[in-house]
Amino acid sequence: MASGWFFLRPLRAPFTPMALNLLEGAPWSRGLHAGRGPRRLCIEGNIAVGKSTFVKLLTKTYPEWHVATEPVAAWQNIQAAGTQKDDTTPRLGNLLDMMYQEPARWSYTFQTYSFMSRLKIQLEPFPEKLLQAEKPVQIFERSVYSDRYIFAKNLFENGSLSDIEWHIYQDWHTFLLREFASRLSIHGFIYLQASPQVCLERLYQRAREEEKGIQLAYLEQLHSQHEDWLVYKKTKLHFETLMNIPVLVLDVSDDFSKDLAKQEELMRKVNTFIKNL
Ligand code: UDP
Ligand code: DCM
Ligand code: MG
Repeated sequence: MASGWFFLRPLRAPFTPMALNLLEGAPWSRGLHAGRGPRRLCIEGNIAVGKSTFVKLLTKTYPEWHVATEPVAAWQNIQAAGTQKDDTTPRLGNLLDMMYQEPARWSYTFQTYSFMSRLKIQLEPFPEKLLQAEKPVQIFERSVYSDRYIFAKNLFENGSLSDIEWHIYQDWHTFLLREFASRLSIHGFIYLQASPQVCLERLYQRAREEEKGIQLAYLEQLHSQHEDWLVYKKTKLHFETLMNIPVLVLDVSDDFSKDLAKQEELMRKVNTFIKNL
């Protein structure tokens, strides 16, 4: 085939993200992907490494893609159940803050809620713009897999989840993911990698109130969990399909938020990765 699905013509300087939006040619199947339906990818990485910033860049470069950001705002403001959410809906609390204030008390609750909110997002019907798209791509900021194999696992290992909580978590996580397997397929992971020190600097820069107490040691734990799962493949996984999902590792140690050349390089790598899925 003369051109890949994401065939790119050489870019003229200065780089504009839209210049990458030259998706042409070739059929919609080369690798693991069965050839129909959207390619679904998850962006993984440590706290404050730059996932949301990266996702914004993807949105700007590929406006036709569908992007689902992490629902952090919902975790910061748990509201009472009801069909209509408005200013009068009772606010029950900031679960993100509660977890960081009292990890042993609230980690299990937080992990059930973050998982449920993410599951709902991943199960949503494909939006109209994806159904219309010739080469549909869906991007998720983190996944039901990092919830378990990064965060819940780490919270168990550092003592914030008890044996019983971790057992119950794994039981329903395995059960639900197997039940919904056909609707949760993921075709690739993009792992944004940087040292815990860089993440800490970005975390301070973002200055999310709830995260003020996070220490370097915690980011080091999470860094190791990412490396074990996505780089060294040492983490014991419980879903066979998960073991064969391709991983693109992108080094984002250098600030890419304003560096157009770096952005172009990152988008090129994503492009090549996706066209081969
Ligand atoms: N950031 C940065 N340079 C980068 C990537 C991110 O300065 O190359 C900043 C970004 O502006 C934000 C903080 O780092 O203030 C955390 O980024 P983001 O919220 O995207 O991280 P996430 O937690 O989503 O991975
Ligand atoms: N978080 C968590 N457990 C999860 C998912 C997220 O503790 N399963 C926390 C880590 C961050 C915040 O939620 O404090 C959002 O992550 P980020 O800043 O990396 O987007
Ligand atoms: Mg984010």
